[in-house]
Amino acid sequence: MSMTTDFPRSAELSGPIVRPFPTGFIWGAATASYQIEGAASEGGRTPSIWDTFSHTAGMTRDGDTGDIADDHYHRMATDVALMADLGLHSYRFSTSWSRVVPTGSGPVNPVGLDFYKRLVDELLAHQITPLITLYHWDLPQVLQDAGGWLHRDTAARFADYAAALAGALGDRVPTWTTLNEPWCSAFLGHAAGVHAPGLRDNAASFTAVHHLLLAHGWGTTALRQTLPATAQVSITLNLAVVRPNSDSDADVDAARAAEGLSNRIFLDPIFEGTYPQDVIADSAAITDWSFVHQGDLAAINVAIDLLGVNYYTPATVAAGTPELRAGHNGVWVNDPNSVSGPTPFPGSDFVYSMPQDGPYTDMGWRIEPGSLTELLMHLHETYPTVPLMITENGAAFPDRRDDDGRVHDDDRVDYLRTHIGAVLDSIEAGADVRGYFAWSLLDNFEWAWGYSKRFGIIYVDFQTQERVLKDSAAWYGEVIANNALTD
Ligand code: IFM
Repeated sequence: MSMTTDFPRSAELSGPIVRPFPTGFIWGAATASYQIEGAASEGGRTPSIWDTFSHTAGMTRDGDTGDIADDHYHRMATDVALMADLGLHSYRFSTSWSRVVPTGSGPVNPVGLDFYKRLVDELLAHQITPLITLYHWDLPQVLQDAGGWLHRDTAARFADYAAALAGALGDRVPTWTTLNEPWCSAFLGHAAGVHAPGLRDNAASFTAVHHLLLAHGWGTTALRQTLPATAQVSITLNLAVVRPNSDSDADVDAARAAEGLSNRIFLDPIFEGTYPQDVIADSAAITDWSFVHQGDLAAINVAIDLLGVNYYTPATVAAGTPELRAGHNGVWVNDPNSVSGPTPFPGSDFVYSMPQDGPYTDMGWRIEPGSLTELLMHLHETYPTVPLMITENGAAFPDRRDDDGRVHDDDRVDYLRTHIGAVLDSIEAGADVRGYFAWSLLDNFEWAWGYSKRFGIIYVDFQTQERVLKDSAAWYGEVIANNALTD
């Protein structure tokens, strides 16, 4: 296999240290199983909902699938060697439920489990601490066939799966995350229909929210019963910074509604054991919330040790006007260029995502690092005792290899530098942020966008599987080595 690892270090990429991070700050990079592993039908793995979705005509850009992805399943050891070259302290990856428990519930597949055992051992051999996410959107199809996240039993099966992995790897993995971005699973997957399982059913999306949260709660309890007392348990949310387009009452109310459906619908049950009253009121015509059983909110409101924060871009929203309605029929938040389609804000159909000024990433997402500081300060002020971890942050740009064979991704270096600076601003202002994970280690399968969007700090040639460290990787390696931003 071919790899380009002799990247330039030091003088040409950095100046003097100007902004040190606290001692012990964790520097990492993140990936997810379906986005990088490939080997879709090897080692006893059964299809997940993303196999089904990506193999359905018209669901992903160019019909791309994760069948091969980065072929990480076969290249795991060399990928870990690249992580070690970068000096990563920690690697956040997700486990594939379909690989570990191919029947969704019941016996563990020793071959599937062995892949993650070998990955964990390889990481530890390179002094890289593993951080496991148990669910990054790839539900076994067999569980979807039984009702998926609309079926309460899926949450119980998740707890079993969590316990099985914790039993096998708990002695070597100190930090565990139940779910990654349940907002996407629930609303993009069940209301907007642009993620697996591709439903466009507003009522279903609220049921999915609750069962995902129940999975988090029951999963956390199962992890606590299995893991050593020192283990940390967390959830990762993609939290939004939502601004009103004007100070009109209607726009301010649109921002309230969008923020409720992005943030508080998850944060309130996790930290306070309640669903937000305004969100319940907004959704009254869609659902009566009867899927919430007695005791559920207490189960969800179980203590966690860390809150994982995934952050990319802010949003501006307006209340629907006749003119907006004529031009759009529900627009995704965070995507000012989006075409019409069902909204991922069910019950808040008057909320319209407004175009924002650039600069933009290749996703069309506005680049505004200060909004990350704003979010972290808000979390710190609202939940002062909860440590925070940036479990994803990064940017897609249309990278290409230059004549020298390298990838000079200055735009990504800028994005990372300013966002890492924004994290440091929040730490200096008192926020307890424990670490930062770049999204992503490798270019990979960007869901409905297929391979057309490159988020990696390591370039992947999807034809040959060659890995090339981008300039951003070299720059990030220096930040890690210095535990500081340089001038
Ligand atoms: O690629 C995704 C990841 O799987 C979840 N968070 C956002 C990333 C970029 O869209």
